[in-house]
Amino acid sequence: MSAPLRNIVVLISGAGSNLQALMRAAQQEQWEQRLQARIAAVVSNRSDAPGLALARTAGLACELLDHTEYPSRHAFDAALMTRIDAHQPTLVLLAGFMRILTPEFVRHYEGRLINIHPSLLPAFTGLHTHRRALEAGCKVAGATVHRVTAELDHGPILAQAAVPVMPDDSPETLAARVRAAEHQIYPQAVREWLQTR
Ligand code: NHR
Ligand code: GAR
Repeated sequence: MSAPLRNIVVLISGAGSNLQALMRAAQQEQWEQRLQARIAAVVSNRSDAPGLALARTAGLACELLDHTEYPSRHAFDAALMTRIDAHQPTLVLLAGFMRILTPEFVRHYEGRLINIHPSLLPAFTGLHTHRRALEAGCKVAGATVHRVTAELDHGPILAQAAVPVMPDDSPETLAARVRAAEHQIYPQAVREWLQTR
């Protein structure tokens, strides 16, 4: 008899390219057979997130939870927790999820909640990281996979990748270079997390 599969829930808000990188790794590296883990569900807070269609095409359970339909951050996060917990996840991944989470939410998943952030943390926490890195004159940029704690973008670092900043970069060209690095390190960090637990 094989071991029961461990469920991963991915939260997105946008394009879903990190979700796609994770789905590809899970399939190519046979996470179900080798790591007893699977991406069980994808939850988006935006109905127009292209990542939702990606997940649907791949046959994953997809859920939409529109934050604008909730009166407060707490109400939204409580509903989000109920949705996520229905899958009894071993791991919850933020993959371009653009809502700040309440301390209650973070505490509930502490130790099994991971984010990818488009900067070399602790530099450039928060939003508009690429524009800010260019304005500061940074010569290297990058991405960070970290455990989420109540302090925004400050949890323990699991993986990082650096990329060069080119003299003629715009926020968009830099973002594309960083994103390519994200697609390498996020699946890698998740695989390592699963291997050691
Ligand atoms: N929540 C906690 N408590 N800790 C972290 O480290 C978190 C988090 C929630 C999301 C991802 C994050 C990032 O990697 C993340 C890390 C959104 C915002 C934001 O300001 C900031 C950081 C991150 C995600 N969002 C606005 C808000 O009011 C909305 C912006 C929008 O909808 O476009 O929530 O950088
Ligand atoms: C990624 O670059 C991710 O690091 C970033 O949004 C992009 C999502 O792309 N996350 C944040 O900025 C969190 N505040 P994707 O939807 O194609 O994965």
